This record gives sequence, structure tokens and C-alpha cells, in this order.
Amino acid sequence: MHNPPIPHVDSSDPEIAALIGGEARRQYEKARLIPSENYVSVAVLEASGTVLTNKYSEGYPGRRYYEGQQFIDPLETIARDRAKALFGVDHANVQPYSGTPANLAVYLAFAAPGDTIMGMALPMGGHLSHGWSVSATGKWFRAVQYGVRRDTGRVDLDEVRDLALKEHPKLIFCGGTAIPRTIDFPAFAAIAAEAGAILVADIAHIAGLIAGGAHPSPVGHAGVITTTTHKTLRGPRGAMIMSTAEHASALDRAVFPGLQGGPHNHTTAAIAVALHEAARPEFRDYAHQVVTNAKALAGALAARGYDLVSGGTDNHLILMDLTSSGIGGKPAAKALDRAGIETNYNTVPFDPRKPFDPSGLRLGTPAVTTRGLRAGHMEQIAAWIDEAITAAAKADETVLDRIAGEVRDLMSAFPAPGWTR
Ligand code: DSN
Repeated sequence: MHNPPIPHVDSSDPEIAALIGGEARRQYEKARLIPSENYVSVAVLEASGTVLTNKYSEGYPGRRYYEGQQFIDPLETIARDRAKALFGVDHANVQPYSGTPANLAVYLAFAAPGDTIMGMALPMGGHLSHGWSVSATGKWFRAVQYGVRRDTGRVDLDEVRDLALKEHPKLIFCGGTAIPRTIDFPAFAAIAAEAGAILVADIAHIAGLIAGGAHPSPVGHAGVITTTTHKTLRGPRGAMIMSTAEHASALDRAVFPGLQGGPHNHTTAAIAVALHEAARPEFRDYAHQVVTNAKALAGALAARGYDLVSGGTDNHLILMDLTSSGIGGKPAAKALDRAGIETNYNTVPFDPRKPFDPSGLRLGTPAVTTRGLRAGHMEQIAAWIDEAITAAAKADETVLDRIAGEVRDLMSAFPAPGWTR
């Protein structure tokens, strides 16, 4: 059952309780390989489900528009201080509701509608909110987009520099959602300085790796850093903006009153708890194990003949290009889900197929590493992925159901925060 228990939901709303319980069991039984997901600790879950959700706190500690902030003010101050200490930044705002609102606040702080901004194109590994055409950021700003090289699958820094010097963007975003390689923050910083742009490092995917010392930090290179809190950082769904002192007040004004109303105080508390956990030595071990596991999984998939964008990974994320496997990313992801292995279909760079039926599969190791899986288990997971993709190409559902049972057996040996038998 769900942990912490939910007896009051059980008795007052059994329909919703059953769905929550079902999701807790699903998360326990599956090998969850979506690289932007994780398992938060029971402490983070407890903090998320508190009376803090009852309170309005528009403003910032010491400057609120509602009375009764005796406990909220110190709580938000602790969350901000923990973020500053963990990442080594001058300033942290913990109020953005999630990653896209955090990025929108950066636009509001430093750009006006119609201004030129620059980011990585979504199909190349970037994020919608870095100026992709269907996003408000692509509609309201003049977005120029960079990509990766066709031959290496890696960011082409020469292209980034040429584009930045030609287009003079106000903001340059680095980071994204499907980047399997180390982000070269010093190189981006040099380009931004030359072009007169503010560099924004969106570290949503790799924040936990940075906190744990398993990926270089953008601090000292990017004036503004945005992140969600729920991916490798292993906190609740939320976001933060961090910056140099110079940009602090513009960013704070953009979040509130520019973009948002009252902060979600229960989320702020859970972020504080997660940041406390991320400052512990065990979290460093976790971050490095995530990368070790991802490299092991990538190696095992490559050994089975799969094409990996950029040839492998430096971080938590692997992007498989299934073009030569005779199956699209979507049917492969659906078959894997039936086989107990959760991934997501994804475009690959230069994908000839549509985003809703793309050629790629995106997977990663943050969640299974939290469960306790180690590099040795990645060989077995790669074998299951291979078998399931082969079975899916032949529409053999018996094989998928057999694998699901084997995955369940493996995962049942590893406790999942959020579930107790
Ligand atoms: N949904 C996030 C991810 O999965 O990477 C991006 O918004």
C-alpha cells in the first residue's frame, strides 16, 4: 500500500484511493527508466502532504501580502539557503511552480516580446521553453535554435557561436531534455560573453548530478540557472531559479508579482527536505552511481547493436535511435511498458518521423538507481529491452508478459519509497 498510508482518502474517497494505491504499486513493480523521473523519499512525501497547502504567502520572506507567516517565512528562507549552499550560488528563488514557469520568469526578467533569444531546438534535445515554435517562448520571442552535428550527435559549438554572433540574442539557453553528453558551460559562457547575451543554464535533468559532483557545475559560468526539483535532484515537483547577486531582484520580481501568485508552501517544504538529503555524502554516491549505471546500460545496449545518439552517455540519459531496428519509438515504448520497463518515445536529431510517432526511445537510470540497482543489473535490463523490442516487432505479447513477470521479481528485491507491502 501507499507509504505514508492514506486511510482518510481510503474511507472518504475510495475511488481516488484505489488509483493512488495502484500507482504506488505500479511504481514498485516496474523498472522505471524515464530519465526525468525518480522516487522521492518518504520524508519528501510527508512534507508534500501537510497543512502548508492551506496557506497563502504571496511575496517573499519578510515582505508578504498576507499575515500569519510565522512558520512559512523561516521555512522558505531555509529552502533558499539550502539551495544556495548546495549549488554555491548567490541567490535562489524556490517559488516557480515547475520548469517552464521558471524559464518564463527568466524571459520576463530580461527580454521583451519580439526580442531575439536562442536555445537548443526541441528535436535536437532542447526543451519546449527554450524557444520551440509551439511554445509561448517561440511565439512571443524571435527564437533562433541550434542543434547537434549529424555525424557526432553532439552540440556544435561552432554553430552556436556563429548563430549567437549573427543574431545577437538577449538570452542563450543551454541544457535540455535529451542531451546524453556533458554540457560545456565554460564554452557557452565564452560565446554568451562575446555575443553580449545572458547565459541561462537549464540544469533540470542534471541538477542532482551537479549537486553530487557527477557533472560539472554551471556556477561561475551562467549568470542564471534554472532547474526543476523532481528529476535527478529527487525532490517534489517544483522548480528553482538560481543566479548571481546581480540578477537576483529582476528574477524575484519576475516570479512574483510578474508571473505567479502564492507559492506552494507544501512544495517549498518538500524542496527544503530534498535539498537537505542532497547535501548528504550518500547523495554524492547516488549521483555517481546514476552515471555508472547509465554507462553500463548504454554499453550493454550498444553491444547488442543498438544505435545510441552520440554513441553513448556521460550522464543519466540514453537516447536510442531505433531507425535500423525496424520499429518506431512509440510501439517500442508501449511494448516495453507491457514488459514492465517504463521509457518514453522521443524524437532523435534529424528525425524524419513525427514527434508523436518518432524514431527514438529515451531512457535513463535515476529512478532504478534510487531503488538500489547497480551496474551489474544493467546487463539484464538491456537483455530484456532487446528481447522486448524484438518481440514487439513480431507482435509477440507472450514474451512481453513473461518479461514483465521477471522484471517484477527483480524489482521486488529492492524497496521503493512510497510503497509498503
Ligand atoms: N518533461 C520533461 C522531461 O521529461 O524531460 C521536460 O519537460
